[in-house]
Amino acid sequence: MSGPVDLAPEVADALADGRPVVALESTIISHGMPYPQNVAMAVEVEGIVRDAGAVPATIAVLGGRPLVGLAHDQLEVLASDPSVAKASVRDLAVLAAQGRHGATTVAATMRLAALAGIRVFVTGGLGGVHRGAQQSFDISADLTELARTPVAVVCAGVKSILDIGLTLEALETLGVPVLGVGTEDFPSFYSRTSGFRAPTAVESPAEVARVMRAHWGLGLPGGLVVANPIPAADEIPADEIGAVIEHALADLEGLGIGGQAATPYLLGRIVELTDGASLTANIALVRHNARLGAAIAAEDAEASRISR
Ligand code: PSU
Ligand code: MN
Repeated sequence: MSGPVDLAPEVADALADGRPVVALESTIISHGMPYPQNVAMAVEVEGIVRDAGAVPATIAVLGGRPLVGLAHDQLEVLASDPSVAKASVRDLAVLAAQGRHGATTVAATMRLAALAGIRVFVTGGLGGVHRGAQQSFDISADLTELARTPVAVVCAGVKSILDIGLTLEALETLGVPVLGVGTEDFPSFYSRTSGFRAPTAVESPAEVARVMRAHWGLGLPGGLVVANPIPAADEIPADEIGAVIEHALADLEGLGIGGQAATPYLLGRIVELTDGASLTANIALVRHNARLGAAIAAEDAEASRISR
């Protein structure tokens, strides 16, 4: 194929027919969870999307080619090959030119999804404004991309490894709608609340699809944050996980780790410090997001069909 991205045949067919497609990221596989839980999660989440009536399209760069829709052996490479780089938007051209493998962040996945014509993307947690960004300038390119690339990102909010208040302020400045699904609170990944309100509460996948379509119908650029709180049964209370996150942040500072390595270090350290309990919660919320994302993609596809 000769376009900027290579579509798996199943994904290309679904898009051509106007059937629902859900994009999935790969940094969460390569740099967000340990092996082999990461590949098991990736396969399971694709199955959940499929069972909900949508076609999953996991996105990554392999051998320099941006791929939309992966085979099982490609997921296995992403999950286990230590040469897989973390790929944000700034890395895409370098990986392409050098023919290397990259696991795409939310930002890079959004961009490749948009190039493929996919409008709904499911992940776990979004990047954002890091604590101490006043000094470090560490603000995830996920926010920049949300300002300019038309994809709805279904997530469980943001972890309090970030400054959640500043992240919400930045999203407002960038003109990005932030929708809490079935909640007035903005969720904080492991916990259903964060101490901050969701700017807008919505009740259903159909309502999310209506907001997406209205946003793009107005010619507004950029994406939307669809914040889906972790199910109550899987939640880790904010005070419990808060102490762990403080511990992980202190270790990060002690080791002098910064830049691109900061988020993967913190994610791995939190799994260690909770003896895997955080990983169980992480997988549970991704499953929950996959169901919601598939339902939103179905509503959006149906509305597109009616309006044709
Ligand atoms: N937050 C999480 N889990 C993740 C990530 C963030 O709770 O897996 C990953 C996502 O791929 C996100 C990236 O796009 O980290 C952000 O990295 P950075 O802060 O370097 O932009
Ligand atoms: Mn950063």
